Amino acid sequence: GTFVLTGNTKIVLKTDSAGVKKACDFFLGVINRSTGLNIGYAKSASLAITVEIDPKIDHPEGYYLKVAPQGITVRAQTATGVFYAFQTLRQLFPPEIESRTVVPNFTWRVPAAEISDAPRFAYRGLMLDVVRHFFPIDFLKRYIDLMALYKYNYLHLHLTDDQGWRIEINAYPQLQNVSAWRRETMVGHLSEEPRRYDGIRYGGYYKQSELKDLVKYAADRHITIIPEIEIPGHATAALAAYPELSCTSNPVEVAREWGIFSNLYCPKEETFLFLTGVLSEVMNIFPGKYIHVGGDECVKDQWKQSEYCQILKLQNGLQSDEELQTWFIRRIASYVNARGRQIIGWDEILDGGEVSGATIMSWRGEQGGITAARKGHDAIMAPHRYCYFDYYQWRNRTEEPLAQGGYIPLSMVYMYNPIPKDLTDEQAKHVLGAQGNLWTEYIADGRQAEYMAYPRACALAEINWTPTESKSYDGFLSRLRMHGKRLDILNVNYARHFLK
Ligand code: TNX
Repeated sequence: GTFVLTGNTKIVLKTDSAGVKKACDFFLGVINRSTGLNIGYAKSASLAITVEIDPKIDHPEGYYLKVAPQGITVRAQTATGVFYAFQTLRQLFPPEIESRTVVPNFTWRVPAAEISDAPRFAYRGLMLDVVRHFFPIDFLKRYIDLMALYKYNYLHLHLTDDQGWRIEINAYPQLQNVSAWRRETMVGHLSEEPRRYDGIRYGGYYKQSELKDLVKYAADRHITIIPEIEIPGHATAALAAYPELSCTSNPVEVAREWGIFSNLYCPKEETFLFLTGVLSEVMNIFPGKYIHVGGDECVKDQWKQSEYCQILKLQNGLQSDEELQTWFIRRIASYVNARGRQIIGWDEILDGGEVSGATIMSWRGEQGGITAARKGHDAIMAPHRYCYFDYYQWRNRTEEPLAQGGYIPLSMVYMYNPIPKDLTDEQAKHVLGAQGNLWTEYIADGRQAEYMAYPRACALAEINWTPTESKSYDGFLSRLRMHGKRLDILNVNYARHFLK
């Protein structure tokens, strides 16, 4: 049968948990906007949506959802489980439920169902690079809204890089005045010669108040934001404002082109003072347990040529510049750990030895994650062959907007299994989940960001949620075809190749 939502439907709350009430309010916000039925709460109702906390639901993010003609029941161990039950319920309604305006004369039917559900992985993430291109807060909220619908729970914001610095830091105002702006931006692909530039000053940054508001917005949707401050490479923008933090002290400008640069922080006391000052403000804005400290693509030529660095290596018994990078990160990690937080680093951070307590984000391939898990580190899998949403998604590039390169069709994302074959069951427990990365060298605005992320982010959502035995690409595709209408109503600019 079906349940029909009418003006008589009420939510009957069997708990006084404020978190559960919030999850219900969120759901009511969605359905009241489109149905116009002004549904609220009651002590009892004939056609009720009954919501209760049930400690017997064994997974903290899991839920039980039953839809019957007489009513709907939601049970979960936590408010998060209730929130996810409602995201599933949203998807059981006709797509029109997502409308921003009231849909008149519509019958709101939900098919009868009984669902017991819980995620496969605890970490279900997307990364957005807000440096190469800068995205307004309203777009970030939209991105978060969509993530919530697909039960993602971590948004990783890449906030600093060679081409810009996007977070206000009160102690270092030149980051806002200088590092946040580049003189102009290269046009076309990095591989094109000769280089061309647009001549247009570009940049911007988020105020701390805006970020605090965003953190709350995300938390209301059961999403934690992970800030990334790149250390020690990808630091050109910061060094443009504070050149004394490099080994050469030579003036540099905020990068105008993509690629890998040799500017990096010098591991001297002034630098640690700067970075810990930055991180203390960052931790004040972002309350989550993870702070991402970067660590990728760190060209060490300036360290090699620096007498200071070579003496520092001798004094600390460091054999290589990779060991120096790890030494640097260890110091940063101990600062972060002392404040009750944990670091995440790109897989390079283990190249020069151990960083205890670090979670590794494996991007160069799966190996970084495998090595990390074997050594007892947690790992988040984001191998570029499967998880880079800045790569082409269609085999014929000439039919597509300019992109980074590579080729990751929807099917390839869907086939990915975050647990590498070579791990034992015990080691595999360290794999927290997978993340899709959206680097934005070639993504200038929100419309294009959605085009690159969707529907590949739908495939990744299913990878992170659904057990391997229950996955089927054909099943996914047929559901996605129906789902397209929902994305249309949400006005998402998703890529439509799967409809061909
Ligand atoms: C590598 S992935 C990078 C980024 C680029 C990306 C382009 C990683 C940790 N570093 O700086 O934007 O490739 O796909």
